[in-house]
Amino acid sequence: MPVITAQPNDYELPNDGLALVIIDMQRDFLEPGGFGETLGNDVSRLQTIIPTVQKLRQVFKSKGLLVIHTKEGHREDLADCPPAKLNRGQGTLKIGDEGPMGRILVLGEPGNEIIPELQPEPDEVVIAKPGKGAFYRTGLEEELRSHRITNVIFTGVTTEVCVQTTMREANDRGYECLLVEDATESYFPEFKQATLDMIRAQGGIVGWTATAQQVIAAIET
Ligand code: C5J
Repeated sequence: MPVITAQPNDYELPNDGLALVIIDMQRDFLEPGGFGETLGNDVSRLQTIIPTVQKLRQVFKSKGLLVIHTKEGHREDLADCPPAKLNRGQGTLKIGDEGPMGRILVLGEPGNEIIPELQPEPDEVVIAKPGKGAFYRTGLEEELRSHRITNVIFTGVTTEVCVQTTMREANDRGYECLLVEDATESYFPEFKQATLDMIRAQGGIVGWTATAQQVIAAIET
C-alpha cells in the first residue's frame, strides 16, 4: 500500500476512495474587488498557490481520481445568509452589495465563479455552500458516499476558515483527511501556520499534512 510521507506520520493511500477537494478557489477570494479584498485583505497572497493546485488536479485527473470544488455563495435573495454573517465585519461592501465583479458572494455572479485557472471540467463536481464548512447545507456527504470516498486530500483557501472548518467536519464524519501545506493559503501567514500545527498535533487529531510533492510522489507510485 503506497503511503504519503506526511506529518505527524505516514498517510496510507487506499486502493480506491481517494478524492481531491479544492476549497473556494473563487474570484471573490482571490481577485481584487471581491469579498476578500472588501474585508481589507491582500488577495495576492492567495494567488501564489494556483500553480500547485493546478498540478495536483492534473495528477489526480491523470489517475482517474475524483476532483471536487467548493465555492462559498448565497442565493440572490440572501435567504440562506443569516444576519450574523451578513452584518459581521467592517468591509467596504457587504454580502449582496454590487461590486466590481457583480454582487458580493452571491451565486451566479462573475465574482462567485471559480478562478479561470481552475475552471471546473465537466467530470468534476462543484458544491455551492452557504457556510464556511462544505458539509453544512450541501450535498457533499452524499457525493462522497456515492463515489465510495474514504480519504480526502484538501487544498484551497482560506486555511484557517473554510479549509479547516471543512476538514474538521470531514474528520468527524470518519474521512481520513490530509491538508496539502503548499496548496492552501491564508491572508494571515501566522493563522496558516497555526492551522497546520493544530491539525497534526496530538498524533493527527484532525488529520495529516504534507507537501504537494509528497502527495504527488505517492500517487504516482
Ligand atoms: C472566508 C473562506 N474566509 N473560503 N471564506 O470567508 O475561507
